[in-house]
Amino acid sequence: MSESDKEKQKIYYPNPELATNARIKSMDTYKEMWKKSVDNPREFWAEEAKMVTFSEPYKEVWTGSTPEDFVGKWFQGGKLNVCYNCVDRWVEKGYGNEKSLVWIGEDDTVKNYTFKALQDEVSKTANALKELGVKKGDRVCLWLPMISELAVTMLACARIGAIHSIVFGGFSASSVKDRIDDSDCTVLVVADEVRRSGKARPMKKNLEGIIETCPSIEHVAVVKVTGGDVWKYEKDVDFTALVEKQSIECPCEPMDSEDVLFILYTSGTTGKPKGVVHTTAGFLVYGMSTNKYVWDYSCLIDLKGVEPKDRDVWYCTADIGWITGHTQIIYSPLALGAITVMYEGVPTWPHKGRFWEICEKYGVTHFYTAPTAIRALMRFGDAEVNKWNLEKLKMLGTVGEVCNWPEWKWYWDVVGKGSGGEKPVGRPIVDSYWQTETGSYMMVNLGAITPMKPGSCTFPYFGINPVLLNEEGEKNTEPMTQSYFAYDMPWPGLMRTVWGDHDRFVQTYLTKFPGHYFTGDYAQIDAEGYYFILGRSDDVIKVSGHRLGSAEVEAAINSHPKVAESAVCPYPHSMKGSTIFAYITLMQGVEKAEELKAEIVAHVRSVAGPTVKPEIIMFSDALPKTRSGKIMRRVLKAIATMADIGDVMTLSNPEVVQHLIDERAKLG
Ligand code: 6R9
Repeated sequence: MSESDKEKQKIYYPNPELATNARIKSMDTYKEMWKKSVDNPREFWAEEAKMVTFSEPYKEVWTGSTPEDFVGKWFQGGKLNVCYNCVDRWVEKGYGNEKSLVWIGEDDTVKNYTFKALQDEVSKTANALKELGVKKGDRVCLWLPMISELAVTMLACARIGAIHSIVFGGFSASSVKDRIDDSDCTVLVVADEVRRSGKARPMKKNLEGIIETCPSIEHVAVVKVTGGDVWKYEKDVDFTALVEKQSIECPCEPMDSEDVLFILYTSGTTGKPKGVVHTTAGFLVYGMSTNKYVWDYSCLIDLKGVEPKDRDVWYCTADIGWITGHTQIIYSPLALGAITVMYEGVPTWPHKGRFWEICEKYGVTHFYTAPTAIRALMRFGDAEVNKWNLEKLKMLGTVGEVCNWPEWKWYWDVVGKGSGGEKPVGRPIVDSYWQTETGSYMMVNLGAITPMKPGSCTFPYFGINPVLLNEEGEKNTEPMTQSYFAYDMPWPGLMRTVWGDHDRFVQTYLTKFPGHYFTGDYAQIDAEGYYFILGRSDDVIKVSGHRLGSAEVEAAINSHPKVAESAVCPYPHSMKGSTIFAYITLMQGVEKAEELKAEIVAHVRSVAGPTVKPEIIMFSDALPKTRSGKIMRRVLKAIATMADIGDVMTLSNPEVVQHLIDERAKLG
């Protein structure tokens, strides 16, 4: 075994002082609590729900009848408001002058919101939404960069019971349109322009020609970022001015536990994106519980012996357009009364140590990012990290894809300053495995106590019972065997439905293995019970941690007039984890010219957004199809990576395979 292999297979330990003051102090306690939580979930979740302020108590923790019932209701009969729990209650308890959200602009502007300041700003924004006619239950689409108004507006929606549907700022205007149409949003909140690496980029203008075709939209509320002249339609409203003139009085709407809090669209295996629906009480309880026990930071729920002003500082680098931003920047930390840092810009501007600078300047104690960001930053060398004083850091974390050995090791050594030796000890790296659908962490180490294995998301969170299944749905008990990854009982943070299509929810997640929620991932377990995620079993592609569906990327490629058909698959990439490998069949008579590839890439970016870029394009005369006409993606994946293609007997056109292999070889 090489030195590096030996190091990779060691167990790594969190700094022992973390356990001393932790909420859960030992693995024995974790195991005992976990066992109880799955044997008696109602009792466990009732205890956790005590952290939430209900204006009317709930009657039943969970209404399901059998353990496999994934559609039961949580905290049935209760009334509460999520914004109240995140903001107002801290003001009422006398913490109005304590820090809540710290927003940092890419030009170093800082907005240090106290809970009171946040309450005022959210109330004004909520009143502005009301003036635009938004009522409880209405859908509001937010397409915004990482400006403070994004955080404030989502809380404002929660305050008045409106359902937000946030679309990632890096997606295109036509993806915004699809999402608006699917859930009939009445208001779209957008920025005039985006600041990005010191330059202004258009945002609102990109909607021209598209917003006219969204019949449900009554107002386009424009937030001022650069002050660019973007006024065009009667529906346009100067939202910044409208908010400014509002009163700071706005009551929180009492919501039922199971009322919808938000919709977040995510890529699926086929067809259009799915509107993942999260509800009020379950999502809040689950997010708070996971964050409290996993990160163990001091916060107003439990100050752990510190003064409110000396609370830990939480910094999650995700974009709020993804689930990580929803749960881990806004809702869970604020509801726990934590200090949460939100940064507007990219990690590499104005310099390559921007994240580390933020950690030093704002005294970050808990830093949470994605493996793709770690890979990008490690390329710049250790000096960019070593320039900054990172002593305040207590815990590090990752999310979104497997944290592989090279980046894990760099994170441990260079950022965490962990030790080597037989029993390495250092700042823990929390490997959190979860999904848009699951609301918060599913498999995750409790930072202060769980011994780590690089690349493993370790063990289940409380109330979560993972199972590994084979094709027939039988449990795989053999260690290190690739299996389908599923859960055999529900938890409060699970999505409740797909917006407008409950059947799709049941079909996608609950049907392949009846009685289980199926994640769509492959996983395996080792002899000591550590879980390892092995990637997607379906056509979801994670590029730089961003979740994309093959179907959407293909639709964007196919909309180019010279393209007849296409199929995409993931292709390994050293920085991005995966990139998009695209097979394209051109219209008859169109020449397979190199220039056309660049033209198609530019087209895809304009249709689907700048984050969606086919990295490698291969023109092919045909695509391998089954007799029923389905593209055989397994074969395309194998050809892209020049792996063994396996059995192709079931293809209707097996001759195309050799042609593709030859073309692939030419690409090098
Ligand atoms: C939170 C988030 C979900 C998919 C998931 C899996 C992959 C997420 C991971 C991970 C390995 C981890 N994934 N966390 N794979 N280790 N720690 O990323 O949600 O965008 O919905 O993606 O991401 O494949 O199924 P989402």
